[in-house]
Amino acid sequence: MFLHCGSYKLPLSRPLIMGVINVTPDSFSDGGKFLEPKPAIAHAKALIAEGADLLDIGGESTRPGAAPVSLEEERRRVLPVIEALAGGALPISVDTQKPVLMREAVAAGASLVNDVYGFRAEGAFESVASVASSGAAICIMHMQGEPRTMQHDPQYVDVVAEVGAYLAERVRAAIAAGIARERIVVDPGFGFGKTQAHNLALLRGLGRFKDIGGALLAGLSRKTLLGRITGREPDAREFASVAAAMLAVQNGAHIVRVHDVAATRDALAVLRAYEQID
Ligand code: HH2
Repeated sequence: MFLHCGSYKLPLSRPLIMGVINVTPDSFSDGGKFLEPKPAIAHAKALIAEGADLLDIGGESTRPGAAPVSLEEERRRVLPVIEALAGGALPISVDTQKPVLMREAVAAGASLVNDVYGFRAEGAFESVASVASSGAAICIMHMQGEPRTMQHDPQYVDVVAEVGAYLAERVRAAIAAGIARERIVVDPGFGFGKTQAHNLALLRGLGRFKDIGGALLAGLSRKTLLGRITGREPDAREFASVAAAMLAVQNGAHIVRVHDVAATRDALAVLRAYEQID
């Protein structure tokens, strides 16, 4: 099994690590550290050296209550970074909800479009599909509500079933828009309109989402759910994040989206060695 991402073909037989680059002033764990292209590109190169398999470049924070960013500003933040990194050893993903920027990022060399809004904006699927020869992959994430208000009392009857049904419906829509299944990644969206109990139920039930798209991604790194468990601030959640990435992979995730690549790499190497014992 492979994830086809532009001209890249990533094997899903071992867990993949997506390194996070937030080109934002206000991301919840690293806001302001990589706002200019130079430090963002240097950080990307460091994550590549640490063993990332793909990099996710975002120019708009999605933390609860984050202020929306204009198209011009988001473009100014992410396009120079994508242009500098695209065409290298690993695929570059763009984390955006804006169809225009999706198209521009793919034209600049991004080979995966990661949309926390699940491509529900008018023209979002078409915008990826229209970049005809790029063969870009997409990541469809589940979110209840929108970032500004999503943590105001999220409600589900059966969170795993409802998130699964949503992802399945979005995958059908993506395929109908011309995106092949082997280019579709799904993600239950930890922390996006979910209580602590919802997040833990999703982590435990992750295996139910494994075959909905071509690959399954989990993003737990430094999130509040880990802060609630450990009592630690975002930049001190590395150990908890590694533990969560291990659980996600054991429960079926093909890709983990993380800030701490080196630590995650080592932990997953141990898991892999352990699983290969006969
Ligand atoms: N989480 C964040 C952003 N994008 N994309 C996917 N597919 N899955 C996630 O879980 C996910 C995501 C939030 O993390 P981060 O980018 O570090 O923070 P911020 O949104 O504040 O920039």
